[in-house]
Amino acid sequence: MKMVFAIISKIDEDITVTALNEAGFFATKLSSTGGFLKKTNTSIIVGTEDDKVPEVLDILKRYAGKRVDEMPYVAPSMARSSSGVGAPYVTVPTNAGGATVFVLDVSHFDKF
Ligand code: 2BA
Repeated sequence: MKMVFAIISKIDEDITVTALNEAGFFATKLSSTGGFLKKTNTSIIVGTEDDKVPEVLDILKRYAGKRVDEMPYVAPSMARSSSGVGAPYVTVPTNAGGATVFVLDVSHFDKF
């Protein structure tokens, strides 16, 4: 048995955990903080059989992997209010997601 421990972006946690559950995996999510940037991220723990690890990694890659998202951007000069609501915007390509994954051997697994 293996334990997959993955640190992902907080924004990807719901879709990733839902996809894991729908594929039949048990998952635990922990709120965590990056030691370097001090930004909140999410750690996901999945315990599974050795031969299912590739499937877990595929799901993590698909739903939490690195990608480029188009994010709305309102130029400060165009913002009519401090929130920018209703202002014209453009989208700019922005790096998003990313998963740091550890796969560990589990010497013993039990549920009491
Ligand atoms: P990533 O390498 O993509 O790491 C994202 C987050 O994953 C990290 O957040 C940390 O929470 C976790 N993580 C990554 N590698 C880890 C490991 N070997 N052991 C335990 N946790 C790990 P942050 O620590 O806030 O780092 C955010 C980003 O800053 C990193 O993105 C990396 O690009 C950069 N970074 C982190 N530590 C660095 C360092 N010592 N020197 C230079 N750049 C660093």
